[in-house]
Order: sequence, then structure tokens, then C-alpha cells
Amino acid sequence: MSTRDQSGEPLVGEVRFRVPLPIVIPIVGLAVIAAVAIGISQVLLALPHQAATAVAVGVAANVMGVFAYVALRRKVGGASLFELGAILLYPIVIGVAVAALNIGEHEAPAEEAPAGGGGGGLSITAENIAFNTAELAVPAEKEFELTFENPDSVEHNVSVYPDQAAGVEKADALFTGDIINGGESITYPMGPFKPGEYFFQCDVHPNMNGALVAE
Ligand SMILES: [Cu+2]
Repeated sequence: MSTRDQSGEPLVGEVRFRVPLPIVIPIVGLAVIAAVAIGISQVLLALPHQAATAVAVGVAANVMGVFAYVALRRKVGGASLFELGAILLYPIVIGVAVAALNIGEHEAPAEEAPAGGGGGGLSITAENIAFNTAELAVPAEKEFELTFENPDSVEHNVSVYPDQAAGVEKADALFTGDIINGGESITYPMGPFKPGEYFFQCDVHPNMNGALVAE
């Protein structure tokens, strides 16, 4: 214990010994766990995805290594405990440095998400056992989203087939939408479709149908 006193104040040592260890250890342990968990999560959230994964794996590997070392050597002195703590946390320090360096570089890509994800805002509605449109124009050669709203009191879906004959047989579906209950809505990820005319229908009520035109 004498090695610890060279850097710390004697008073701290006195207080430590007066408070029973069974009380101190859980409190300190919880505080350390909370601080480490919050710190790591903050770092990981600030990092780009690939770097976050690497840092998380690095931290996990270090935790395993340090505890294996502690477990094998029952007695670890104060100084080496501090060193182990430092080793345990160094991936976080590296992560913080990487995060700080990347803040400037990664601001621009944030604009991409809303622009790319928004699409054309395609939507279709089923009401009174009928779709609100007989023709659905969609972008060709790319993935897009179709928002399907069902304010009816019965269940519907939207599926896409090469043509009406396939729809009648429910064969060769190009897309099969999940059936949703009345009062619900859903966003279907669709495409990519080659340019051309296809057939969409509600599989529950095949008389609800129309042409899906990809262009
Ligand atoms: Cu239907």
C-alpha cells in the first residue's frame, strides 16, 4: 500500500480505511462500471461504424485479457492495478482521438441520408375494397419504398406480378407485401424493377388491382 501514497494524499488513505470495504467496493465498482459503460457508449456513438466495431472489439479483448491476468495472479499490487486499468482503457483513448479527428471529415455525408432515403414519396391507399389508383408509376432499376395505407376495416396487401394471369395464380410474384389489418399502414421496400409494365393486386381481394409502371 505504501507505493500508492507517493502520488495520493495521506488523508485519502485514512478515509479509505475507516469506511468498511464491503460498502466501498460495491459503490466504487458500480461507479466505475457506470462510468466505463457511459464512456464507451459515448465513444462508440461518436465513431464511424467500422471504427466503432474495432474499438468495441479492442475494449472487449482488453477486458478479457486484463481479467484473465488478474484471475491467474490472485494478488495484484496497487501500481499494477493502475497499469492494468490504463491498458484496459487505452482503446477508448484511441477511439476518442479517432472520433475527434473524424468530426470534421464526416459531417458532409450526413446530408446523403435524407436525400437518398426520401425517394419520391410513393404511396397507395386501399379504401372501400379498392385501391385509390389504377396505375402506379415507380422508378426503374432502383430500390424504392412504397407506403401502403389501409384505412379500411378489412385486411389488404399489395403484391406485384409480371401480369394479371400470374396475379390470378399468385405465381411468379415479383414482390409480396405483408398483409396488414384495417387501420394500419406499412412501408414496403420494393425494386429494383426493369423498365416495363407490371401488375399489382391485393392478394386478399384480387379484384383490387392495377398497373405498376417502372420507368
Ligand atoms: Cu384487399
